[in-house]
Amino acid sequence: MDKNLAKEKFLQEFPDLVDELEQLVRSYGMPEDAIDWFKKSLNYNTPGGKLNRGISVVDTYLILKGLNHYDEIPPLEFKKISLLGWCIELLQAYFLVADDMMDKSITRRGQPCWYKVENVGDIAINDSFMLEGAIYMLLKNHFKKDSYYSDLLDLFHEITFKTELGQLLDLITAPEDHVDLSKFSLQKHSFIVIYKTAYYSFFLPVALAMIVCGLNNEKDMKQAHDLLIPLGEYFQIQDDYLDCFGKPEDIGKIGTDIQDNKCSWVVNTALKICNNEQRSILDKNYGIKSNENEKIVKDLFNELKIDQIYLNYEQDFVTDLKLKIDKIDESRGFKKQVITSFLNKIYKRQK
Ligand code: DMA
Ligand code: MG
Ligand code: MG
Ligand code: MG
Repeated sequence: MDKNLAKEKFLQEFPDLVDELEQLVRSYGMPEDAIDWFKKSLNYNTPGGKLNRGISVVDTYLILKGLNHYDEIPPLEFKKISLLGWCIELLQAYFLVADDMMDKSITRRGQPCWYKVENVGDIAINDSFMLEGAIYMLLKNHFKKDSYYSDLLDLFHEITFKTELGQLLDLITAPEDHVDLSKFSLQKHSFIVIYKTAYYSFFLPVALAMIVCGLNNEKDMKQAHDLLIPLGEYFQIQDDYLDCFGKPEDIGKIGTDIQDNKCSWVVNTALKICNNEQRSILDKNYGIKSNENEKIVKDLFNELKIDQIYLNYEQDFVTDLKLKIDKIDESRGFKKQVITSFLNKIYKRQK
């Protein structure tokens, strides 16, 4: 199905969800200004991204049901499955509002980060909690009577916890006051990104659709997990690469990883190949809140040809993943196309 059309159909579901949440808080007797604030936060933080995660819930459902087009899904089913997609987008909004405060980022999706918006500031902390809370109010309204309701709740809770663990490790591996690059490694990076990104961005969308389709025995879930977690790791490596080498007008955000002392794929790759002299340049200039130091680090990354290493990594990863996709057992109902469709959404992405 056409990518733009899919996004359009998915986006059309969003206003209903805002209305539903508005009615809910209105029924509590909330004053008008609080209702407006909540709606503004929902609209500002939820729909402006690529929506890959949300759309992948619907796409996976479509593939598992053997359908080709969203219009072939009965309207009520489409509403429910896209609502699950929007629940991931709300989860993402919750993580990003908090992540931007913790990472001291400036822009997101081509606009100021929510906490940077006039009069928002630290209220963004509570707004992030409310974006998460909205997920459970919506799930209750739409899925309470379904036999798999508790499976959905368990999954959201477990994946949220794992993401928060990943964020914890990301943050404490990047202390603001002292830089110690000897604490970094590609192995540590891998652990951080699997937890902070791969679970909620790749495993969760597919696992939700599998639960709704009743295809969630342990074997099926493990098969999906073992392909989606590496795919998510690749996605975060792209994110790390683009933070340094992407254009802000493409990625919609200004990279902060070098100044934030992040244990990113880029610096870990540089650490692996640099000589002693280059290492001391990194030790002196990485993790310092200054554009001059950042520039010296970027120049070194260019000298080390990190971009070429990245292209080689990407090629090797995709070749290997395709071999694994070929080995997928489709006999119980899982489909190779679930993984290839997700891969096609992110392969060689510039944003
Ligand atoms: C993002 O890591 C992870 C979560 C859970 C939001 P990041 O800080 O690299 O993301 P971004 O580059 O989008 O700020
Ligand atoms: Mg960030
Ligand atoms: Mg972060
Ligand atoms: Mg990043």
